[in-house]
Amino acid sequence: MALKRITAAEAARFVKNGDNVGLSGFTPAGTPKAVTHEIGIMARELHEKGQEFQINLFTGASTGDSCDGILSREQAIRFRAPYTTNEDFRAAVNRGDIAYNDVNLSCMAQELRYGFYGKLNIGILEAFDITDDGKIWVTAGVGIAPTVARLADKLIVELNAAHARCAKGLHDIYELTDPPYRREVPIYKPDDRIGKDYIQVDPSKILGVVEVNIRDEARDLTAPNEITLQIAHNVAQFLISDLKRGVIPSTFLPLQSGVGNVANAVLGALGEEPSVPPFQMYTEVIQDSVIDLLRKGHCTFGSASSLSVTLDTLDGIYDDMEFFKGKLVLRPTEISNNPEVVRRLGLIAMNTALEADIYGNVNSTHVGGTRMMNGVGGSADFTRNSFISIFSCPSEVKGGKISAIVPMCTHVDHNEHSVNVIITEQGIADLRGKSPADRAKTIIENCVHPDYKQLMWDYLKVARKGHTSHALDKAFALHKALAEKGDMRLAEF
Ligand code: 0RQ
Repeated sequence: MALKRITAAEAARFVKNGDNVGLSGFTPAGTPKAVTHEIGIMARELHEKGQEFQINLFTGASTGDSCDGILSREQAIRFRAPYTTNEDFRAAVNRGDIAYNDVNLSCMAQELRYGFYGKLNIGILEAFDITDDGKIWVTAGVGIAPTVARLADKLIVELNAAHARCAKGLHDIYELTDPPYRREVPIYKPDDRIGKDYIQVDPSKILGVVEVNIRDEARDLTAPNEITLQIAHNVAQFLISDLKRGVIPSTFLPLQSGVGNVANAVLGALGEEPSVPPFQMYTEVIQDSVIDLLRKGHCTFGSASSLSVTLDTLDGIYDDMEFFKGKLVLRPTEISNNPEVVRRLGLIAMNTALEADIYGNVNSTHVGGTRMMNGVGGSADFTRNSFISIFSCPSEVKGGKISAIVPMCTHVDHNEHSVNVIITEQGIADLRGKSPADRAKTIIENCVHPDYKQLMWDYLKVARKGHTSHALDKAFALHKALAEKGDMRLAEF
């Protein structure tokens, strides 16, 4: 039977107060846009009539303004997991208006299957093709789509003509079975394919197909600046040195790279380094720099969960699909970020810190220990299981008022046991094989900005000696100075 065509507004009305709603996609790529926007409008109308309406939202990673943005502004989200980058959502979470669970991305699909959140009432998937017998081809991002498609009682499919040129054969859809029946994930090389290129659903679950033509809500990245270029250069030098001394095999190892301006600059620079051999990527997001590297042959293959690229870059990929089909694969996040595969492939994981402490603990999520920035994303999936885990960041931000290296992190996402290397524009701190005392010396000497170096040495002098020396009453003196005087440089010990 032919699938019913409905409007986005009609689709939104299937969503009820208190529903658990799951979405396809990873970042705005592959995420439905029209129906979530209409859910926002419906929420406003219901709230104006004095009726309650809030949903619980489950996604692959961040979404665009047509989802997290409007739903946050309309107070239509009660609970959400996992990663997000939306400013209105961030503000609502930090006001305490939305309950947010910052789940490691590789775990989101399985936590839904394990039943941690109750049943999934509705799934909304963005597709570039669908058949009446329930074969669905998702678009530029996969995320938790296969699990949402299978678990949700009912499905709505946004058939997006803006992705009509997305190629069949680009995706590799594979869903894990759960313990005690789980088997190994049979990926031995980044370009191994283990599934189908579409998701099969029971067509009787599909409430309707919403035909749209909406472009992805891609975020523009800031062009690399002097600082990010120097960080990128330092990362490249570190990798070249490990390659030369044989720690990294001469064939090199696949790379994972996080999101954001720093990560994009690092990858771009790596491609320009003649001593870095052509590499493969096994990562969660493909950003613009990787597409450029694939074209130039510096990167030979990219496995990810999404093409989180700018619109011009996405157009370029679709225009050149025959070239890219053999060079890219899009997987569900539980496969792109799978800890077993990450450890087997020996990934070099490169992620960004908001702050790191002198012992190598890293905070990627909470400004000042309390205010959520974006979330942990997939950074822990990779960091904990990689061959080498690297964190980079500028040594100071906000015009020097904030040092990114502090005596003690105000929140820890990646701890000293998982972080191998810290890199700033100042230099490289290789923490492998070092005690806490030696790690502190290496980080202060190599990574701290000159404005803050003496302060850090002074802290070590006042710290109570122990395996990990600290002065608990002074460990947050820099954060206190920032809060009270607006500048960490005014800290005193
Ligand atoms: O503030 O926006 O006001 O300028 O934080 O920092 O330097 O632009 O860096 O874009 O690379 O983002 C960690 C957030 C870095 C990102 C984070 C301020 C700084 C700026 C952003 P402005 P930059 P980036 C794969 C892996 C977690 C998830 C992850 C992220 C803003 O990389 O979300 O890695 N990572 N996932 O000024 C106060 C500090 C600060 C600070 C920076 N110490 N205190 N503000 N800022 N350091 C991807 C996925 O999982 C999808």
